[in-house]
Amino acid sequence: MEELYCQGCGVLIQTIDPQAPGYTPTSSLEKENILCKRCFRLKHYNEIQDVAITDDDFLKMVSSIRNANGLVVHVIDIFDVHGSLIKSLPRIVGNNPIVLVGNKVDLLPKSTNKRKLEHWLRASAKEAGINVKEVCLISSTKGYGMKELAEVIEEQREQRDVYIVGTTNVGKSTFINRLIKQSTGYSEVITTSYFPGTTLGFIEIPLDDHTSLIDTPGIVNRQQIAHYVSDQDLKLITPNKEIKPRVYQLNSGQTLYFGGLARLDFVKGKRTSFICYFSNQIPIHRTKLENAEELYEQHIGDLLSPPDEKTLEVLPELKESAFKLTGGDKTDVVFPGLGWVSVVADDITVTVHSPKEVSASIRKSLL
Ligand SMILES: Nc1nc2c(ncn2[C@@H]2O[C@H](COP(=O)(O)OP(=O)(O)OP(=O)(O)O)[C@@H](O)[C@H]2O)c(=O)[nH]1
Ligand SMILES: [Mg+2]
Repeated sequence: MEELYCQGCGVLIQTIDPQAPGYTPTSSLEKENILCKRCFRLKHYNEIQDVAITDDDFLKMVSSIRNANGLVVHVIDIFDVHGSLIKSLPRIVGNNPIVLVGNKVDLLPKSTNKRKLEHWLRASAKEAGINVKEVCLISSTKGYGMKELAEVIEEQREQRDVYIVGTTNVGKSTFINRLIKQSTGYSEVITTSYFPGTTLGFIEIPLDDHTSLIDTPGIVNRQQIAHYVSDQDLKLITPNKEIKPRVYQLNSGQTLYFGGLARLDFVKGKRTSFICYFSNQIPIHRTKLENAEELYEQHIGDLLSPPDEKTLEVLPELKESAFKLTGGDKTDVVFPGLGWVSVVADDITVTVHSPKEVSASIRKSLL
């Protein structure tokens, strides 16, 4: 059989084993656009079938870009910079030039200063050892910034191929779909979903007679919380519209719970305001620090949810770390993939609790 690839996820098509990746019934081979069974079920029933492709397989695939000559567009999720900026990118893509794209800006408050945010991103990339040609902010679902980015790509690619690279779920395929829609009118050509690991192989979209735009599978970062929650909870914790910051005036000795997935204790300092950026669907509970443990033990999974029952079976235990915030700058305490809390670092001490594999960190304020 001639080698055929799924148009939705890039996997090699086969007609033998219905449980293995790339299966499609022989009768579907006649169709012009071939979809594998997994993409078909994702598209029509929003249901995911796990595949036996390892994190390492994906990394190897993407690392082949090292031997290619093209422009690398590194897409990150602006809501989870920590979990989606690939620090080892220069090793993966070799000497190819990199354009950094912060996707999902539609989630940030409208008042966000985009210029400043671009500077912030460039500095973060530099700190991580990634040299970028340009930084762009976009929303692949709403279309913001797409025209500017298309121009940047056209200029930077110098008639070469373009590789779209990033961790799982940052919106690489959604972005390419938007480009395809803009230039051909066809919508939803590539399969996208809120599950990590949707794209399974390279998908080439011709740009002209000689060059292509290439979608790639997401690099898996096991420190992303998406790997430790149920499908239902993943839906809840992933914001799908503009985040409404929630502000709490706290005295020391008070605790905030973010559902039951993370917790921040205000241990020491003057009365301060804590601005919380989380999916609007994650409830935030304020309690006294002295009651916090007991509340957790009695109400994890009900009052403090998510986690739901399924998540509780797989969620790593919460790990504690303390931060002393000084210097007076606006600082974010980041719970990767969940959100962050912004506070003025006016000699305060906080203790944070987050799932063990997903450690909290601090950074200079994003907003
Ligand atoms: N709010 C928002 N959501 C987005 C945006 N772009 C993508 N998404 C959502 O993010 C999720 C992942 O999108 P995909 O395009 O499948 O991501 P991917 O990077 O191709 O993921 P893999 O193929 O798993 O590596 C989907 O639920 C998208 O709807 C955006 O600009 N804004
Ligand atoms: Mg994809």
